[in-house]
Amino acid sequence: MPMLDYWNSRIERAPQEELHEIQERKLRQLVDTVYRSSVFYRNRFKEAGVKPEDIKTLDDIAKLPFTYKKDLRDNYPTKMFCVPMNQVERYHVSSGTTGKPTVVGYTRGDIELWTTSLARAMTSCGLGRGDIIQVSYGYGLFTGGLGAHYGAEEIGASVIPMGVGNTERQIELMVDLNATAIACTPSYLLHMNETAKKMGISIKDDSNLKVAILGAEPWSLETRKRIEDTMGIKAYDIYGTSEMSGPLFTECQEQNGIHVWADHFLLEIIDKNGDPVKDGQKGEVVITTLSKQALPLIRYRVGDISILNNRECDCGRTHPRLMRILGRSDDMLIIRGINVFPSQVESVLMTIPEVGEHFQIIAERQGELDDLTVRVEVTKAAFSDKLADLMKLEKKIQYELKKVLQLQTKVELVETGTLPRFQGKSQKVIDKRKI
Ligand code: DLL
Repeated sequence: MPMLDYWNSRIERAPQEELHEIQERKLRQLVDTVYRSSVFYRNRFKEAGVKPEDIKTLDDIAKLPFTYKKDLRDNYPTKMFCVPMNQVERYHVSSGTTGKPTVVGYTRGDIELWTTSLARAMTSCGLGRGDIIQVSYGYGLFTGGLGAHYGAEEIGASVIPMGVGNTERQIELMVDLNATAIACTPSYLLHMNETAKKMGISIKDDSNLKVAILGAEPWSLETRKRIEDTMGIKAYDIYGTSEMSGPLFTECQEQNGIHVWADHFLLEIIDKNGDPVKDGQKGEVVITTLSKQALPLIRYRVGDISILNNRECDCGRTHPRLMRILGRSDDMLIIRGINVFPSQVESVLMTIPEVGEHFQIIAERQGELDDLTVRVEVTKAAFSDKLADLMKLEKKIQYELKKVLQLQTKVELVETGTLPRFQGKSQKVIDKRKI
């Protein structure tokens, strides 16, 4: 049994009845606030025929309409915000499904909530003052870097704000500064391990690393075992989405599910019809943010598939656990931690006149990292015998895709009629990765 340690012992171990009371009270307040402050929510509620006074108990949540990523796009950039703009202290941005990205805003209180959630989570992974945490998630519009950074500072750890890339330097600093923990995507950590070997360094023997906080993309228990065995560390799952704030929740030292802080977030797991699944069944994660101010979300369809476990954990925490993310309910791909919707690729390709109607998106794992290839048919008119013309077109497509996806893709040009045609639903995405 690992040593127990809590960031906020009272609330993390509060009886579940007390957590339910907090949720009920906060849900009523939330519904009231958004009804008054947001045209979007007021209209949605009206369409669904529900008024704030109809929400009395937690069960009444089923009366409230769902919110979707599409709503954030339709209300781009900030029309869903519920506070005056001068109270917004920070913006983060993530991929939308097509065209415009999703913009998330934070008040001072939202950043504090995010930081506290991660302070609880990092403490539950056994981290605290004296730890040296290398943050190798991207800093900037992506939420991983700054989120982990604030959480790590809050628990009194020392932070190495590394960001992504420059892998050899990452390894050098990890060793020289005695990093005890790293926060990054699981595939990047595997890549670091491979690179370290080439440099003649063993992360297991030559570094002080003992903990990794890994997420932002799906990874399996088998990958965890490989990471833990080859690097001699404990690897914890960390979860969140930009719409919720960013990374918020992790497993505790029991490594048996991700604790979701129930005093601030209300979780539901639903089936294809939008009804709650039976206890212990898998379904789509739906989240209601009970304390967020700038962009509160009501019954937000996250799109991730998981199982909810309400049993008290052996660590003593009473908050519900998500039992790993098992997949997506939509076709979103995650490549090197970046979310890619096939619809985004399509909308870019269709603006390029030389590109025909048919394309394929191929996701592959090269070594430990993912690559995305977009194979496109070129129109008859644009197809050329000259290699230089084709290379120019390839570069143009790559450039246009990068602008929208923020990801370097490989582009393969093929002649019209080369790609498979489908009678029914077309299969545009070929995912060759085994995660
Ligand atoms: O990926 C936030 C984050 C940063 C989480 C750092 C963890 C660590 P988005 O870019 O909005 O936010 O992507 C969110 O990534 O809906 C999941 O599909 C996927 N995802 C995130 N964490 C995990 C995980 C950040 N631990 C989307 N396991 C989510 C599986 C994950 N998928």
